[in-house]
Amino acid sequence: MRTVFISDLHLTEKRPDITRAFFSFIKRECINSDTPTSALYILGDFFEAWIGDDCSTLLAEDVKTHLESITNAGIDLYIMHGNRDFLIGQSFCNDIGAQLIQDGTIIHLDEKPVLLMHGDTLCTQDVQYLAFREVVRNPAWQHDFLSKPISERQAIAQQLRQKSQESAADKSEYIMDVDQQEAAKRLNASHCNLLIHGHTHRPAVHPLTSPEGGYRYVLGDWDKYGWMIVANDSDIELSKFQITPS
Ligand code: LP5
Ligand code: MN
Repeated sequence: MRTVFISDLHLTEKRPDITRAFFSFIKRECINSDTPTSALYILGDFFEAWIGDDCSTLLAEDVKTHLESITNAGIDLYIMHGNRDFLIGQSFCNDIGAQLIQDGTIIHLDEKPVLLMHGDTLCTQDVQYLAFREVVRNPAWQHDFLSKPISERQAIAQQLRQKSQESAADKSEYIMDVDQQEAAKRLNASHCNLLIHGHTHRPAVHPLTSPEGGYRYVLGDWDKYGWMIVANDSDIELSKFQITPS
């Protein structure tokens, strides 16, 4: 059996090639994989922007139907929030038979504990973002936001995207990358020596330099390539595949 991890697809009507690539990925890597797949973990930023489960779009419905085909095939489907889709709710997950998992969830692969994160909280130098995150992850704030009409939510999300792009232009690559010490700290605190995350769009396998060692596997965002991590009984591998443009 194998376990598959993906993140940062940023699904949007603007990139039908990525949506198509994801639907092919489901068949190839999940339902019809040579070695049967037992679970798929989506580690955040699956959608480019999610403003509430009640905002139904053709894309959302199409994606839900395809996600349901995964769980209907007996494959466990786990979804973690990213900074773009932290408003995915229980209703979305119930509809497709998926389980919402917390950032920082520990799973076991071949009986070894593995820490799963989106990755945004590891970027400790990005204090502006972390302050913003604090606000929008507050349940009362989310309740208030979700009570607004969909058109108003869309407008706010659009404004925020613009602000985020402007602010990213002023931030150094260093600020927006993972703080290695923080990664080592989180790994040690959870007694794991393997961390899997996305968010930074810098796919790589990093050995950690702390005395305890360990590895940080970083998934890439889907653009020209799709990225995945596949864990078999004895090994784990980060790989990419080409996405055919529209
Ligand atoms: O997303 P990305 O990769 O471009 O940048 C992220 C961080 N930015 C964000 C913001 C999102 O892009 C906004 C889109 C959300 C869409 C759906 C949300 C629906 C709910 C609406 C929620 C309000 O996450 C960016 C990081 C970068 O990753 C690298 O890690 O740097 O962080 C920022 O840009 C945050 C800024 O530094 C500060 C933002 C100031 C916003 C001020 C408004 C606050 C008031 C909120 C209430 C409306
Ligand atoms: Mn992200």
